[in-house]
Order: sequence, then C-alpha cells, then structure tokens
Amino acid sequence: MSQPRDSGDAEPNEAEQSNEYTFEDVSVVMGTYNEEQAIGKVLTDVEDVTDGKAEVVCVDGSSDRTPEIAREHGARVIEQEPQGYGVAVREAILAPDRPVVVTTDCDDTYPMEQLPEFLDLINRGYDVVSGDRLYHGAEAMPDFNRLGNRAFALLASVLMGTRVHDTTTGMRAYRRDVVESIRWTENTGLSAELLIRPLMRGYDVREHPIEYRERAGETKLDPIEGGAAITKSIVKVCLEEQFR
Ligand SMILES: Nc1nc2c(ncn2[C@@H]2O[C@H](COP(=O)(O)OP(=O)(O)OP(=O)(O)O)[C@@H](O)[C@H]2O)c(=O)[nH]1
Ligand SMILES: [Mg+2]
Repeated sequence: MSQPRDSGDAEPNEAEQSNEYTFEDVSVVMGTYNEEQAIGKVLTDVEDVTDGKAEVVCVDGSSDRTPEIAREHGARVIEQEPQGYGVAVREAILAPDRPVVVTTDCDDTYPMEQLPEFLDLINRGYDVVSGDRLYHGAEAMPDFNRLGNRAFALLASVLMGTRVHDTTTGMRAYRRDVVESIRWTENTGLSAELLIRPLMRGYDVREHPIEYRERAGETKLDPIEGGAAITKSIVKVCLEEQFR
C-alpha cells in the first residue's frame, strides 16, 4: 500500500480506485538512439527500484550496441528507423498492454529512484504525473536549455490559462487509457503535447518535482532547431485544443 505524503491536495478518483497498481502494472518506455553509454545504468536503475517487476520497452534506432544491451537487461526492443524523438516515443507509449505507462529518456538524466512516487500519485487518482525538473533548479541542465524550458512553460501556461512549470520533461507516468484516447501529432514537440492535450481535455494532471542529472552520452537534440520546433508545437497544440 502506498502512503499519501500530504493531505492537502484534492485527490481525484480515489474513491473509484479499488485496486492499487504495483510495478507489475507498469511499463517504462523510451526512445533509444545510440545510448550505449547510458542504457546499462538506466535499465539497472529501473530493475533495482521496481524489483525487476516493471516491463521495459525501447523503441530503438541505434547503430551502436544499445539494442543488445537492452535485450541483455530483458527489455522489449522495437526496431525503428531514426525519425526523431516523437516518432520513437509515440510508438513506445502505444506499445504496452500494462495499465500504467512511464516515459523516460535513455540518457541517465531522470531519477528512476523516484518511480515509486510516480506510481503513488497514479494510485492517488491522477491521470498524468509529470516530472518537474525546474522545481529544484535543474543545475545539471545547460543554461540555454534551462532558459528555453522556462520560456516554453510560460508560453504554454499563458496559452492554456493554467500554470505549468516544465512542459518538455521526458519523465512522466500516464494511465494507458489517456495515452490511447488522444491522437498524437508532434515529433520534437511530443513531450509538450503529451502534457498540454490531457490538461486541456480535463484530465487530472499533476506536476511532481524531480531531480535531474547531467546527461551521459551525446544529445540528440539541436537546441536551436529543437527549440523552434517545440515553440511551434506548443502554439499549434494549444490552439487546436482551444478550438476543438
Ligand atoms: N529511437 C529513437 N530515439 C530517439 C531519437 N531521437 C532521440 N531519441 C531518444 O529520445 C531520448 C531523448 O533524446 P535526448 O537526446 O535526450 O533529447 P533531450 O532530452 O531533449 O536532450 P538532452 O537535454 O541533451 O538530454 C533519448 O533516449 C534518445 O536516445 C530517434 O530519432 N529515434
Ligand atoms: Mg535527454
């Protein structure tokens, strides 16, 4: 049984929730693209914290040993030509049969040790739990990215009329029915879309502070091109949701 850590929040759907999910109900999914420096650590962390119970799905476009290492750790590997973050992550979130889907990056930036907190919050009734890297300051993030991420959150907040703090985080937990009930359209901007559409459709979304570590291996994102694509996605998705 998970223990609620605070009592002040309204807890949606809790009464309807008779059975609590365990890590046997969780799939941890990620896009993987030449992440051989990080993948062993990421998958070991997932195994350790979930006692080997969570399923892992990697949608992989690598030309290095990433998929072999993933299979050695018991992950399900779906091969896909590299076409960008969102194309991989969309396939990854739609692959599992388990009722709770958690996304992460395969670069050791996200704290797998906080997975139990994400599961607790889903068990408390939230539909989406979104890791907020900026809450603790995200000192490991390059300055330019930190500034950009704050700007994206501000832009999305203004357009949605709801304050959000980190729209581009890669670590979230979703009830699978949320993921399956929405048509996802964005690529580099998918992370923002995965927060904005559920929020604007009235799902119970909660941001949750997370630690953020320095990346192992090379980034797959060009900050200028990626930043422009994310800005465009935020505006497009917010307008589409407003007028749907
Ligand atoms: N399969 C696949 N995975 C991808 C692709 N592009 C990125 N990824 C993966 O998606 C995740 C996010 O990419 P990152 O390079 O970490 O992007 P980011 O988090 O915006 O940038 P950093 O702040 O540098 O980590 C990583 O696990 C990548 O390996 C792709 O085209 N195909
Ligand atoms: Mg990353």
